[in-house]
Amino acid sequence: MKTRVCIIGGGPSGLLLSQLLDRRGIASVVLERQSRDYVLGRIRAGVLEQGFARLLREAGCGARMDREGEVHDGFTIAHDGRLSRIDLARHAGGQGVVIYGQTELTRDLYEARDRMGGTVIHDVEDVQPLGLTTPTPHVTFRKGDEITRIDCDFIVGADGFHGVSRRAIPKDILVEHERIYPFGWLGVLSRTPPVAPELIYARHPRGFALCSLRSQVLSRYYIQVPLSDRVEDWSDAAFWAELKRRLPEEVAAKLQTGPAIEKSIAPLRSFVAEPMRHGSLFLAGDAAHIVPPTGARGLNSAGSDIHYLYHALCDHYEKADDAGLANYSARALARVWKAQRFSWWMTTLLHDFPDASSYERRLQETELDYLLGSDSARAALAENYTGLPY
Ligand code: RFL
Ligand code: PHB
Repeated sequence: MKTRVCIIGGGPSGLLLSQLLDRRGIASVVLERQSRDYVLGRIRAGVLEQGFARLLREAGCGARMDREGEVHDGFTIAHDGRLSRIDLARHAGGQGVVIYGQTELTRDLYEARDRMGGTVIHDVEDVQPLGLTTPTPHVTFRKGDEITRIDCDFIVGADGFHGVSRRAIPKDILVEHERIYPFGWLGVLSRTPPVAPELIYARHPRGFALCSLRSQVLSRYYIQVPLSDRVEDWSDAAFWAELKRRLPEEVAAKLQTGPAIEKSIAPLRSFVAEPMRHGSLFLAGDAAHIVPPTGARGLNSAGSDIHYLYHALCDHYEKADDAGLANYSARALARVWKAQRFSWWMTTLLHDFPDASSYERRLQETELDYLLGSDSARAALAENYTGLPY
């Protein structure tokens, strides 16, 4: 097989890039290890910044998001039994965020690839990006008993944190930065009306909790749990009881509970691999960087990578201008690190750190006190939460 851009990974990053490129007449092939149903069964992000929403519209995939997604102009921080609203629209130049599930936008992207006759090959194994610093970059993969080679100009590693692409960069070139947090998030999706119209991030001595939603009939809740907990240990009843304990009484009283449609534990991690380019290979999204979900930055950071890479590839093919490709890693990383800083800050502000000293606990309380008492600190939060410009 032959194509211009071979994309490893059929998650939101890979699908979005292939869809954007196709609209400019640039051919690509997407290789995905899992089946489509498996990819669409994963429950992940729910908050999109306006930049990501614009990119989806540019890809011709924004219609359902614009119809069914909700624009939120603020969210609430709950602490010490009180509720403080962060007015995103007021602080961030009228910009809110869009509530639209990653599952839904991935479905929209798959449908758009189908409509345009895009090539997405599922259930591939042993994917190998090869010849990265030679004139003949190529990818080999196995499907069943058959081994296929795809010759291409560029390879994009959009295969998530556990993918193969990052590992194809030699160890003496790739630098990895990592922070592992001593807790995870236990998440529950339930077919119940959300407890409040906007998101509530709750700080509590028993641990962090988040009330989120996918729609007015579908809620998503999370609680901080120790890394040693297993999802089987948490009955639905135990989850709802623990969530209620961590919310102010007036909120807990309104919580409608129901059976969990999905329940899973995600460990919290900060991770950046740099550079994001090696020869013909370009990393994008979770393949290069991970954030703890507290600031809702993960998918949005993947979106800014795709924006830079898409424009760089267009400049290469349409104008023979390679400046965007040469600068891709540096430009993407500059924004990625700001998302890292913000996600680390918001995680540190709102979680219970089991080993924190009394000094660290008092500092954490003071940070929250300062944030809620300062208009400029709230504005900085809103600016980062709604997405820095790209
Ligand atoms: P993905 O989604 O992991 O997709 C990578 C795809 O590559 C495939 N793959 C391979 N394919 C071929 N060969 C191989 N060897 C392969 N290895 C892997 C995988 O099967 C997969 O389909 O990465 P991508 O596309 O970069 O997208 C990133 C986002 O998924 C991620 O950043 C977000 O979900 C993070 N995130 C959130 N981000 C936000 O912006 N806002 C949020 O509100 C938000 N909430 C969350 C989140 C992530 C969470 N979890 C579970 C980690 C909430 C949670 C709980
Ligand atoms: C979600 O709805 O899944 C969600 C929302 C906000 C976050 C993280 C996850 O910060």
